[in-house]
Formats: sequence, C-alpha cells, structure tokens
Amino acid sequence: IEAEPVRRYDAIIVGAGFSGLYQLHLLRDRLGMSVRVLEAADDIGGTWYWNRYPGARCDSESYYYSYSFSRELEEEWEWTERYPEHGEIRRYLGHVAERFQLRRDIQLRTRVTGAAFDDAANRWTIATQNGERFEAQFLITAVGCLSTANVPAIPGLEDFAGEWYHTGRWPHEGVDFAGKRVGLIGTGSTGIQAAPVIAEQAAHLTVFQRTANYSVPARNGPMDAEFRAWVRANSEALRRKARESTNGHPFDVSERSALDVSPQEREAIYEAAWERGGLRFRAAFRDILLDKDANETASEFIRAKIRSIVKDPEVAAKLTPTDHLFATKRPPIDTNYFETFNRDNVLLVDLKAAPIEAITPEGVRTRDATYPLDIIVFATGFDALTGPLLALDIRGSGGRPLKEVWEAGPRSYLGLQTPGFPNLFTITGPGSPSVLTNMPVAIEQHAEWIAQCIAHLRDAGLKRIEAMPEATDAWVAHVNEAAQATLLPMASSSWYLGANVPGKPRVFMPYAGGMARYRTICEQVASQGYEGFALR
Ligand code: NA7
Repeated sequence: IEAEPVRRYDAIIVGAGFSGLYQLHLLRDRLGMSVRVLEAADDIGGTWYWNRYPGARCDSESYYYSYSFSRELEEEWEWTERYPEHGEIRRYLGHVAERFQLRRDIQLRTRVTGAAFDDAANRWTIATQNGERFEAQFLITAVGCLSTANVPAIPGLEDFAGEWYHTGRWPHEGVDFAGKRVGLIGTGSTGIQAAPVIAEQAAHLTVFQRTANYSVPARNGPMDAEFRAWVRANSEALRRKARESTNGHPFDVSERSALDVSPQEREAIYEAAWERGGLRFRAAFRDILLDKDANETASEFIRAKIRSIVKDPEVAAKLTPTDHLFATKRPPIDTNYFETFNRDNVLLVDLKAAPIEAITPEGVRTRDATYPLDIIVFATGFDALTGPLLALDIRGSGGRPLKEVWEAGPRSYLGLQTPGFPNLFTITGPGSPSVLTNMPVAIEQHAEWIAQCIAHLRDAGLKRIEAMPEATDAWVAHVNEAAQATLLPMASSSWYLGANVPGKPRVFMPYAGGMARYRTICEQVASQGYEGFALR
C-alpha cells in the first residue's frame, strides 16, 4: 500500500470557528500564503457548531460579538436579537465564509491527531485521523478554549437505560423532551441557559446543583429599528470602545467604588444595572472584581434578588451562593433561571448535601435518594483552554510532547507561543486574556498579531520564531500577578483554575490584566523586534 502523499502549505490552521476563519483570511488574502484549515466537524462554526442545546445563545450582544475588520461586512449583516442564538451565529459565520470565499481552503471532517516539528527543516508535519499528512512552516491552533467536553466519570453511566447528552455535543436533530423526565447536571452558564427552556418542554425537570451560582438577567429582545439605527450610527465608536476596553465590551466601567456611595445610592445603582441586565452588571462599580468588601455588596444584592424571586424559602436558600463571590467564576446571564424553580414540574437537588453516587439504569442516585429519569443532560462544562490543545498531541523540538512540557500547568509567552515549539501559534490559548473578554475582540487581535509576525519573518528572510524561556517565565509570573491583583483566583471551583476537571493542575490560566493592556504589550513586543522571541 502506498502511503498518502504529504501535502505542503505555508500554514496549517486547526479549527474553523471565529479564529480559524479570520486567520485564513489574513494569511491567504492579505499575505498571499498557501493555507489549509483542518476542521474536525462536518461544518464550520467551532463552538457554535457544537453547542446547539436548548437556550444556547451568546452572552455578548450581537452587534459587538462579531467581526470588526470589514466595514462592508458589518453594514450588510443584520442581527435579529440583542443576544444572538446559536443558529444565527452559525448563519453569520456561514455568510462570512461565503463572502470571503473561505470554504475552498477549509477541509471538513478532518481531525488532527498529531503534529511534530522538524528541527532541521523548521517545518511542522501534521497527521489526521483519516491518515492524511500535511506539512507547513507555520502551525496555528484555532481550536477554541471551551471545546473539549467534560463528561464526569460517574459510575454506571453506561448502564443508563435512557438517553444522555453533553450540551457541547448536542445532536443536530435536537432532542424531544415532550413527556420526558429530564435530569440536568450542572449550573454554570450552560445549565442556567438550558434549564428554563427544558422545563417548558419536558414533563419534569430535576436540576442537580453542585455549586449554587449567581446570575443576572440577560434582558434579551429583538433588535428593533430604533436600536439598530443607534448601533449603525455609533458603530465605529462602539468598536473602538470595545478594542480599548479591559474586557472587549463597548461599555464603560464606572469610576466609582461600591464603598464610596451611600447604601441607598448603591442599591439604586445595582437596581438600574439589574434592570439593564447582562454582563455589564459587573461594571456598576470599578472595584467589584478588585475588593472583597465592594464585591460583597454586589454578591449580596444578587442573593437578595434570588430570595425575592424564588417563592419557596428552602429552595431559595439552596440556590443562594455562599461559597464564592459574584463574578469570581465566569458569571452567567439568564432568561428566567431563578423563576424556573417556581414551576410545579421543576425540582432542585443540592449535591453539596448529598452528592451523586451512581447512575443506575433508572436514573441518578445520590447519597440519599434515587431520581428516575428518561434523559440526562450533562451541562458539566469543558476541559478548558488546555484540553483542546493537548488533544492534538503536539510534539516540539526534539520530539518533546506539549503534554509533558505542560504537566504542571500551561506555560506560554503572551499566550501565543511556548518555548520548544517554534513556529506554533495558539489563538485564545492559556496566558491570553481571551476567556475574560468578548471573544471576537481578542481573536481579531491575536490573528492580526500572528499575521503581522509571519509577514515580518518573511520580509526579513527568517525561517523560525520561538518564545524564549526567560520571557516565558516572566510572562507566567505576570499572569499570576495580574490574577492575584483581582478576586478571580478566590473561587476554588472555577474552570479558570482547571478545578472542574479532576486531576487537572490548579493554575489560574487566563491573563487578567485586561485586553487593552495585553494589546499594548503585544504591540511593544513586536515593535521592539519581537522581544522575548528567538528569530532565526
Ligand atoms: P461550567 O461553567 O464549567 O459549569 C459546569 C457546571 O457543571 C458547574 O455547575 C459544575 O459544578 C457542574 N459540574 C461539573 N462536574 C460535575 C460533577 N461531576 N457533578 C456535578 N456537577 C458537576 O461550564 P458551562 O458549560 O456552564 O460554561 C462554560 C463556559 O461557556 C462559560 O463559562 C462561558 O464562558 C461559556 P461546580 O461549579 O464545578 O461545582
């Protein structure tokens, strides 16, 4: 049997979501490179290809959860809702792919199973599940941060007589909940979006909660003509604001401390923020994520809201978070989440009081009861940030596996490169601010920086770029320092720390120093001849 021939490109991009599409456009259409995108799924869309569970929609608003690089693109696309649903985002990405003729360089149904760096040639060899082989000078991972589903290893799952699904691998034909007893495990952003929708469709819903969560109403609604006109008129300013902000959202963070106002004034400010809804609730005061006492005022405001919405005081008490502060874990936003627990067909099970022991053929068994179920939905999150990268089985200089290099936790320079892995770039990897920001803003910055760097190498006749160990140590230290300056590391069950995956090293992975600061640092590094990188 003849081995498959190796196909050669200037760059291979892994993944065809927001990141991969834009990186392809930049490298192919602006730099004139030969590029192939390898995508495991049978269509483009990334996160939005996989996450089709009931209620799945973006927590950023549509008019800025989108690309900003093309004015024409922005002008011709009309969003229907403030918070776009998964299907609408897929249609948007499909439109982008058509408009910039991206599909012809995207190879679907192609899962990358290995990548190895050839030190002599300064090139990557990439292997796929189908047995194909590719070779390229540059390898760019655009695999997302929340794409490796975390299905907990609960004994007995294989014997469950009903159906079960993970929200991040949702069947495209949908799931019929009518007349069914459904169990939902997990109350992160996903579980909080899904619960109200499932409760309306199913005969009965049992929500299994391990950690009670804060949530703020999204206040979704149609993009009415007036609002649309306002977005159009202000679009340039909104985009600029998003780019220059700490978190990629085009809204102002208050300059006031929550502790500098009277209790009455504070209450009024929180009330207005609650009414306006969404992730910008955090921006009500400047120190909500910086000062424990300031945060406590926001946390307590939300706890009081939970108590006022949920009619049964015992259920309300279980739903009230006491073990972590608001927004130290990624804060969910919702449509009728707490209200859902007032329904007759919804039951809350507190796993802190009685943990799940097993799944039986009939349903879920906790320490003190068995809950008969027809369908189990796992909204149990992802092996965030490192999971999708390690799944690629990347081997750098001398054949060293990334898995080994990152054994004690991920280490990167600017979240873009790791020493020992020349010519490999990661978009939205650990050490980058991406998961703490409105994602497309971080993605555009990363992809543009990478394209500019590659253009620089080419123009200078260089073959290879590699992060230096000292610069990486300094960046890791800076990432830690930035996290420690906030309250974020305090939430011990957060996926930012890898805490949701048993056995994962506890390292605070995202860069919490803010998008604006990150952008400036990246620009400085580039303008100083790629300081901290070895170029050859
Ligand atoms: P998250 O935010 O990681 O939430 C997962 C939820 O599942 C959370 O409530 C977990 O409880 C719970 N969980 C995880 N494992 C178990 C087990 N073994 N038993 C019971 N409960 C469990 O994932 P999401 O999908 O909701 O959101 C991911 C991101 O997507 C989100 O942050 C946004 O950025 C978009 P825990 O809190 O760990 O006690």
